[in-house]
Amino acid sequence: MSNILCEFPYNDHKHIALVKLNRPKVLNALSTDLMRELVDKLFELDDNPEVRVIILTGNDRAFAAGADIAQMVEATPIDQINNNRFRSWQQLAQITKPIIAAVNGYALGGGCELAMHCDFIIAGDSAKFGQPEIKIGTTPGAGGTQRLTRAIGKSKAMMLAMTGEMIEAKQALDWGLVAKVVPSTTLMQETYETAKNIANKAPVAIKLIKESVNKAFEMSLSDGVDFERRNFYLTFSSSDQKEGMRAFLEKRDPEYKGN
Ligand code: DAK
Repeated sequence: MSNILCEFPYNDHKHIALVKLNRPKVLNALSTDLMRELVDKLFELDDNPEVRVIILTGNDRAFAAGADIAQMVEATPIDQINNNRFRSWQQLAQITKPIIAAVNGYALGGGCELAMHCDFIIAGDSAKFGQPEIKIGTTPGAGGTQRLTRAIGKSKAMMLAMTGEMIEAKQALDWGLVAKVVPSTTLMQETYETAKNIANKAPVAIKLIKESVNKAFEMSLSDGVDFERRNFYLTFSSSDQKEGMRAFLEKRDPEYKGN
């Protein structure tokens, strides 16, 4: 059975791909194989000119309950270095198209970290987020202490990582970890509506927004603003910028070509 499923389920929108984590018996525990398959699939979609937005999801019970504990329990540090597990995680950052995490159920440890690697999170009201590694004698290892701290601030990140407690979707929304909470039963439909909205925009400008927002975590404000301005200028070499502005002035819907 494949650890990753990929579908194009939205007949009215061919530009949206749905990627599902598929190890339901172990709450989508993120094995090394699953992570490799996930990254391979995301690269394939990133290279597919038809695809404009990717939705990443799990199932009703779990987005993912973390890295596969059974696979890690007896590992030595050298095993961890030699199996190159970290490479898959680093490669996630190379995807240029928008990825929306649609989260129902548990997003814990590596599952929470994976959701935070996505560009934003839409949560069903059943979602639970946390960094419970401390409960099994270790620490977050795929960016949890860094991305969670940037998302919700030091005090709350410290509390979550030190206690291993989970927070509910509503709390995650109030703390700024997720962009939106919707009823769990309508999560996929609501995420699709947001994906469709983005897929109808100029694809190159969307990529440049992703790049610029992500730079906010790496650069000083003045360097970041400079980077953003250069991306803004760059859009003026696209046919889509001309089309978008002309369509506005001509009071019609734009038709973007992605160039
Ligand atoms: N790994 C392996 N199996 C897991 C799992 C996990 N993370 N989480 C759940 N399972 C399995 C359970 O063992 C159980 O299997 P069976 O007994 O049925 O064979 C099945 O899924 C159902 O789970 P439960 O029976 O426990 O279900 P409950 O509803 O009672 O509890 C739970 C749900 C989510 C509260 C509980 O399963 C749980 O606490 N799971 C572990 C959560 C956790 O500790 N997560 C953090 C793992 S450490 C790195 C990259 C990534 C990471 C680190 C470094 N590098 C690249 C350097 C990430 C580390 C982690 O995520």
